[in-house]
Amino acid sequence: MTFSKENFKNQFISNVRTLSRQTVENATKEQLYEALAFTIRDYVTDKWLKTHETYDKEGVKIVCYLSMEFLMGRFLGNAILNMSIYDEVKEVLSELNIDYNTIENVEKDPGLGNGGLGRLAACFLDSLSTMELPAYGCGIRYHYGIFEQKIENGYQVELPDNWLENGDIWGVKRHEYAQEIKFGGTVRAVKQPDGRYKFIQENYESIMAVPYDYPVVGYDNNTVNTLRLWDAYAKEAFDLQSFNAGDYTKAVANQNIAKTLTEVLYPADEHYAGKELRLRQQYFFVSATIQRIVSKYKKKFGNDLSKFHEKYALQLNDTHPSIAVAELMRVLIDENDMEWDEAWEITKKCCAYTNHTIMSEALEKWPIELFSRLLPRIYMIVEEINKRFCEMLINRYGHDANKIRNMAVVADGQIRMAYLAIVGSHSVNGVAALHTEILKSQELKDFYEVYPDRFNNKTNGITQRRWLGHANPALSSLITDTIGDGWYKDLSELKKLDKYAEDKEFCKKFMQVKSENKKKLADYFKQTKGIDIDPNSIFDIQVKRLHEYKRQLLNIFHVMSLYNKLKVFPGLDIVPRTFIFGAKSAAGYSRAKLIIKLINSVAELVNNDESIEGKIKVVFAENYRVSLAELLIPAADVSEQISTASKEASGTGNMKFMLNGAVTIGTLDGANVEMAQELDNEGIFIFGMKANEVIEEQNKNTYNPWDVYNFSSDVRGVMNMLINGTLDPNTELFREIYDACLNGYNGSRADQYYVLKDFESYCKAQQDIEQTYRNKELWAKMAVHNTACSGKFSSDRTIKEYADEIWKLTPKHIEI
Ligand code: 26W
Repeated sequence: MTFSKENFKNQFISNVRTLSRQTVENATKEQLYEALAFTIRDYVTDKWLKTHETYDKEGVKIVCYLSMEFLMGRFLGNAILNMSIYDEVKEVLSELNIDYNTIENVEKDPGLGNGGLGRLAACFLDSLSTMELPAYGCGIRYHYGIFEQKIENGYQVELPDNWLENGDIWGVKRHEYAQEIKFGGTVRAVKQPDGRYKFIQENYESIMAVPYDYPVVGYDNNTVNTLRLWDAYAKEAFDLQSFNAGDYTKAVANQNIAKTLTEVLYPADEHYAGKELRLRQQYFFVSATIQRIVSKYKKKFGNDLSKFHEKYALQLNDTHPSIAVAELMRVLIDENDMEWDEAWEITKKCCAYTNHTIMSEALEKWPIELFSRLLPRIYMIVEEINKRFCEMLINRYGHDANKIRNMAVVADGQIRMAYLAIVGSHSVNGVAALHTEILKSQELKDFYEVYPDRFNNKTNGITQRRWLGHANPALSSLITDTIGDGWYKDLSELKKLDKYAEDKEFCKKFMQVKSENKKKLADYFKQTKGIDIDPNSIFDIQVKRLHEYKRQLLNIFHVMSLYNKLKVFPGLDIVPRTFIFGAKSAAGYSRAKLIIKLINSVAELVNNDESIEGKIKVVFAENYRVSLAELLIPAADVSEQISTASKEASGTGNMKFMLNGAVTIGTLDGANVEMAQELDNEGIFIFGMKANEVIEEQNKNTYNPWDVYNFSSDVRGVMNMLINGTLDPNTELFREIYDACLNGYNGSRADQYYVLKDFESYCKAQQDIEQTYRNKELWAKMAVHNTACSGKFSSDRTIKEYADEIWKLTPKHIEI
């Protein structure tokens, strides 16, 4: 079915009629959305079928991107954009008196991820399809995604995110590919006639994994890959569904038990909690994926699995799916009679592991007691992997007990999932050059010494289709009018814009687009929060998960000090600024929640103090998510990327802002380092300690924040404001923040993220920004320069590196 406006229009009208028994004129926007989504889905389906038919027929190698999170954002707009039918769809709708944007806004964001790691997975899928690389995203179909955030009285309140409430138009249930997943029970070793042992799991509990497939549409090609999300069903209920006899009430009761498995995404970001249900989730989707691909391989290529690694690559998105190493061993050995050594070689060739964080609290370590009870056979395999690994270490280092305890996969009553992933993979990568260097020289130093060839860097990227094409249509058009549309598929084309940074006419248009985007955002805040913000003020935006290392605190302290200055010098000539924050805090992370309250208290004070004449405003954008990011990022003048150096593995928001022509204020952390390089240090404001200084300082442990306090009256002003009643009648409310900064709190060091230590240097960079902004021409030049230099940060570039260097994957063109 090829697309034509005429066909599309007829189909759409007919879908409105059949789906909701309504005429287009009378249908609600929800009904119109549903009809539109169905219509578009039909066009996608042809390509989707053809893609998989081709993969099957030609037996191509496929990468499975294993991830507990996929933060996809809305499907409809992305599908329309990638099929290059945006203008036609919009035209047809307006012929029918329908506003496209209103319809698009009906779709709930599928928020099946926490933050950077989940969104990266989504960008990667977009790039894989656009570059015609055969791929599956493999994950979990959570019924509830990341919670919806409400701010009440300045505090974060979490509400359930029932994204499936209005149906699941994009998901196709594939009952026929269901897999049985076994938990618990015991393992019996049975001696075979040939003397080998066969391991049989008994008395286990079964859960059925049933996949739902979602289309991932490539840009301007015929490739539609699949995001396969597994949902859980009770075995009995499943049998009932398959028309086998069964006990109905028991089936329904067990159904509820199964449902809890995929009920909800764990909302903790960078904090490992050791919950049994999470381990169940991990094994559930990993086992389902591996069982399915092994059986598919056998169907296509026969029962000999010795070349399995030539057809499948498994990328482990952090340690969350690292149990794949042991599960693949189990399937090869127990279910396919392979010898250990051969299975181990194949497993290593298949698996590759990406590390996304050096924060030690994020490292997953499962207690042996829990792990072995839930996964008895997998535990035996992990023990064997550990035993052989330790033997190798002894061979190499002799009996250096410390070394071995430090590196063992199983030690101190725990299974260390990162080490399992490293030992069982042929590739270990960090997500920015600096991050990879820190892994090699600090966190994973011992492993780098043993396996130097496994370590490599893959600097993160973002898809320009969503983050420029879809999020910023006005800038997209301006760019396309100026340098053509090649950038959609090759972001390095943007380099051609650099010469227009000198072109006054172009710069003017560029800043006009920015100004329109700022107005749109101001309207949104007016409508949703009833707050007036000035589109002529500097829009200074920090949006990301709330975490102490990301230092939202540094940002709000700067606002507080500006406010204090304005109180003393009411006539102070500063460029008006709107400080915009957006951040979800993990529900159990009380410090982070208190920082949200602080930001809102400062907003309350600053926004309502007429004496400062609206020179500064603070806005907390509620419920930050992909669709809101698409509104916020194109409207930013200043992008805040101010993590404590060495702590942010890469960052990807930083890249989205740069692409959209915002100027970054940032530390030399994560991918900021590479951004500064690409920019030749122009149009980026770097401040603060360097990564090596932070690491040195942490080791020396001589820093005393009271020295900063005594030295700087600005810092004193801000600190005192926390506890003197200016922000809240309860002077104890923010005491914890005060103490954490100056005295240390609950055993952690005073100012452990160096907020006060970097404060002066940050304020100085903010002043530089203000001075630069006053020079409109210079600012425009910098903004254009940012967009022009962002080509490296396309996820297409990242994915090409993964495909060439790790997966050995080649594109397959889909002919229709
Ligand atoms: C076990 C709980 C848990 C949950 C999520 C631990 C760790 C995570 C993730 C690693 C958190 C995350 O999203 N990390 C971010 O990954 C991005 C993509 O690589 C990077 O750009 C960010 O710097 C990194 O913080």
